[in-house]
Amino acid sequence: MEHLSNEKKFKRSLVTSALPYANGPLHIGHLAGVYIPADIYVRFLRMNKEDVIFIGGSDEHGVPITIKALQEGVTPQEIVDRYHTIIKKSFEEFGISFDIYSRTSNKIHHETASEFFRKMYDAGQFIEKVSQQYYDEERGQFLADRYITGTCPHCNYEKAYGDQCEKCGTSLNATDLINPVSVLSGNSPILKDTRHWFLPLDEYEPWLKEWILEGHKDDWKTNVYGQCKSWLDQGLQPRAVTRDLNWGVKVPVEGADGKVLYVWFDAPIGYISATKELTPHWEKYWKDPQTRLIHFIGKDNIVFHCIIFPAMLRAEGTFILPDNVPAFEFLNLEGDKISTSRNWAVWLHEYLVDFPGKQDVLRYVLTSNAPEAKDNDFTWKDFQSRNNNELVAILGNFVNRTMVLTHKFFNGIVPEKGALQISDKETLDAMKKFPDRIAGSLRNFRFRESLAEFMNLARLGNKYLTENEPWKTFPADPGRTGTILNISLQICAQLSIVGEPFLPFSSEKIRKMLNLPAITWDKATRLEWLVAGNPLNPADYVFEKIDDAQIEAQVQRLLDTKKNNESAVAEAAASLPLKPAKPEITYEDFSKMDIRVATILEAEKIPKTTKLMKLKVDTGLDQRTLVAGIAEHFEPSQVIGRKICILANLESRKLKGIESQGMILMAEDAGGMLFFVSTVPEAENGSTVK
Ligand code: B3M
Ligand code: ZN
Repeated sequence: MEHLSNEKKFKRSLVTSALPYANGPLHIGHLAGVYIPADIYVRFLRMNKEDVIFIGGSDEHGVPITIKALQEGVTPQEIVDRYHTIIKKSFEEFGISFDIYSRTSNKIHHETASEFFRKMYDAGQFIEKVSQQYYDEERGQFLADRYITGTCPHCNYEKAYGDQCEKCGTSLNATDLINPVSVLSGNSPILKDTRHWFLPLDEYEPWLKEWILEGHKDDWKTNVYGQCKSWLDQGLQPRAVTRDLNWGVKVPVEGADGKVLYVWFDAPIGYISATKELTPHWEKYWKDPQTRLIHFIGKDNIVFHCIIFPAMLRAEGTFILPDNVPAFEFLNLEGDKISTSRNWAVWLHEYLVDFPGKQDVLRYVLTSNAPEAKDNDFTWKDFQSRNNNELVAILGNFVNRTMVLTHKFFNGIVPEKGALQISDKETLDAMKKFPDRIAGSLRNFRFRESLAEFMNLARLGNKYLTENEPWKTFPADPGRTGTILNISLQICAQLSIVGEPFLPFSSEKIRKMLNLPAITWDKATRLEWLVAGNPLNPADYVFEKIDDAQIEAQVQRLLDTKKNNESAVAEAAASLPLKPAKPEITYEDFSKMDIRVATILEAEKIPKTTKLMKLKVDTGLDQRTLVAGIAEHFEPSQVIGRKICILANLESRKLKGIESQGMILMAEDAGGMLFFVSTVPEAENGSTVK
């Protein structure tokens, strides 16, 4: 469906990009899903001379930060100072052109967030409630958000956090989790009374339904609209916006010692604080309905930006609402989810050590493969081939050939354009269409499509040059050579203009070779940027090949990571604590169990399962079939003939269509290793165990 943009009715744009948690460096997933698209969009608007500001900053509160501090044995402030600096530098290096990159530990942010809360509080917009929250008795601490993990009630993912499941994206309350565990001690937490302030989201539901489901059906991306619809259909619940923590914005209310604002309450207000810090005219961006507010985020942030923050903005009452929230899906790396803790990532600061000066290559690959509508995969092979076969072979090659030929035949002076032939006219006509086509895709947040159009312009140039062979016409008709090169140079100029949002470093390089100033988008269709007689600068390569050895080194690094992770998992498993003891039972309970010695006669893996093995055993009483979950640990040949113990009177049940008549007894260690509970060979089949 066509996402018709309605920016026409707006005077200016306020573009925000999610504030990354300052608890680790940035990786390619961050760039691909949020910052590159936002940057492309903003650069494009600026080239259109639109009034736009681009807001970024570090999210320095919340449990992700305090957990990291705990892991390293340092203060949260040390953590955020360290990572804010690293993150900010990476953004600068990759040309993410924020008007301001701020941070939420700033004073101005604490004041802004505090005032925002206080205004809502004074207007009676919170529910104050004593409720039960998980508490770690050993540590003497309430377990907010990520201090607690457990199984997601929606998708059964076992590592869901107390505030959100990262697998299915659902936002959760800690008490929704199945089998909650304290991250601090590994213990099961208890519930304990505590006072908090809740935002009654249920009261905003009718309004949200109208605003999103009716108001933004046609202009929000399908993935964003779909997620919102599913939350709204499920029904909204009041959500606590304060936490028992000592790191964050203090709750500005009497008697709220030891409590801070929930990080997702203060972080989006960070967009407002950063704008305040940037300009005294910040209110024009936040309070004038003629400002178009756009949030660039990853899909896990949709609920906060489309439902919770808008409800807060509406409650506060003086701010505009987002007009669009072009959320991206996730980028995977070589087939696996990017993970900071498993070091499964391409880190931006490391990339620049291995590929110095190649920021645009990464920008290009991440845009052409952007997880715009669905999750996508980054592979080093694809990175190499897009560089070598597209940037080098198409774009770079065209610019280079044009420059070299102009130097060779015309001493680097822009030649005259003479009489035009049909192919020249066709090419000039085709050229004219590109800026609007690229712009159309960009305005609708279709970044992959716009980049593909840009490359089609380079293809047009290559084809034109190859078909018209200016090097052949020179001896007999130098004027003809001049015309062809003049037109080719104009294409190079157009490439440097419309390529600027995507490839800012390379565009600048091309412009410098051509001796051109920065040109605005409205002039992109002019086609006559280079004037005959003007000198060009020496030809230089814009892109260079990346060889196999460089790619193999990257792939090897990932393989090493995988190996390290596997041994770390094994080590961690070996040191796991044992399962806690079960409650006492009576002898009578025990004596109900008919445990017997048996011998395995036959064994085969059950097809289409990974764990199950079908066993035929001699129990002394009979020969019967058992299904056991041991196929990942043993081969059939290893178990045939073994003397084992079974629970003979367990009610039979069907597994994969096979009736299992009893259960074999296995010992399982904390790491999940299985061992048979066996006995000496002399014990007869059918002997009872007590
Ligand atoms: N820091 C979550 C994240 O990095 C969060 C975004 C805040 S945006 C206001 O995914
Ligand atoms: Zn889930």
